[in-house]
Amino acid sequence: MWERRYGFPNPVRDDAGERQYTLDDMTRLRAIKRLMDVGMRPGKIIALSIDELNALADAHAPARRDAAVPALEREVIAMLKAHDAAALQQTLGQWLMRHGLQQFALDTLGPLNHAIGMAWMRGEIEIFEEHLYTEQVQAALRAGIHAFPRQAGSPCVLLTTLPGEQHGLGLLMVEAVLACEGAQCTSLGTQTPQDDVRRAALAHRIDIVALSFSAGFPLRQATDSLATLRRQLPQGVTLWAGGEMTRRIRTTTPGVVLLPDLAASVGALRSWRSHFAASASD
Ligand code: B12
Repeated sequence: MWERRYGFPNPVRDDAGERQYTLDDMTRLRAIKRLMDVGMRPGKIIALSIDELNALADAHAPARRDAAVPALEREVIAMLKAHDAAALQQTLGQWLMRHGLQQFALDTLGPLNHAIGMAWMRGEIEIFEEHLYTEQVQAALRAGIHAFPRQAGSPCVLLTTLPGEQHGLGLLMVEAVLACEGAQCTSLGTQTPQDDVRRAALAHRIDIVALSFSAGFPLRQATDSLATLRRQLPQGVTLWAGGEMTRRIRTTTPGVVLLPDLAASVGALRSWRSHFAASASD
């Protein structure tokens, strides 16, 4: 269909008449797919050269907000491309031990995730390498979180994402930050049906339900789900929403706390404690 409509790609045919695409075609098609994944229309970009497509990918990336750690990013990307999982595990583990679990989640992983996302956007790393990155970071965070003996902390926080959201690193990063503040976190992993979030919150006597929405999650679907969940959850249960997508929410729903920045979760936790301490003493 693109051949007919845009004259690209324009494959040659083999003896059996099968289309044969050059490596340049593949690189350009992958770059076009990555830009379509972030919402661009093929008609607008199909005639662009690979350099123009990559420039668009760079221009599309949100500007860095925090001090990058380029050295570690370059090292991690090199290990991913070398498929050296053992070295990656060691590097992430050492960095976590050197800087501590909370700083690792707050200061190191945000820029590192961003760099991995951009390397994928530019076609520098494959999807399977992105998966390896995710698994290794998850393993490091879990090891850090479970280094703390499980304590009956408070508040009790339920962590999950809604169906359609596969990104689970945000949940683990929040758990890492809150575990260091003495909260008791229960994670259901990703993609829990909305009504099951409500039932889990009741079953686990949860104080705070914390949901994660990455940049690509449909805005309207998120705001509708948050409004419905707010109505369904008991008034005493606080509802947090975080992740890059929440930066785009303009109309806040009463009773839904928007936390696009991970660091804001510490402040939100402290205000929850002071609020409930006050109401407990009433
Ligand atoms: C690892 C990863 C994946 C892995 C996830 C594996 C897993 N099990 O988690 C896989 C390979 C599955 C994946 C798939 C896809 N991904 Co992806 N992914 C990433 C990556 C590289 C890193 C980590 C991540 O999960 N980030 C998401 C969260 C953790 O980060 P965040 O939204 O910025 O949230 C920050 C804060 O808000 C806070 N936070 C997050 N949640 C919460 C919750 C609370 C309560 C609080 C207080 C704070 C908080 O912590 C974060 C760090 O500071 C990001 C790059 C990046 N910049 O983050 C791309 C990225 C999110 N993915 C992207 C895309 C496009 C996709 C795919 C559509 C690609 C495809 N076609 O297959 C699919 C979609 C899958 C789906 N339906 O969810 C894009 C989204 C861009 C956009 N505007 O749409 C990104 C930004 C990459 C890029 N640069 O373009 N991805």
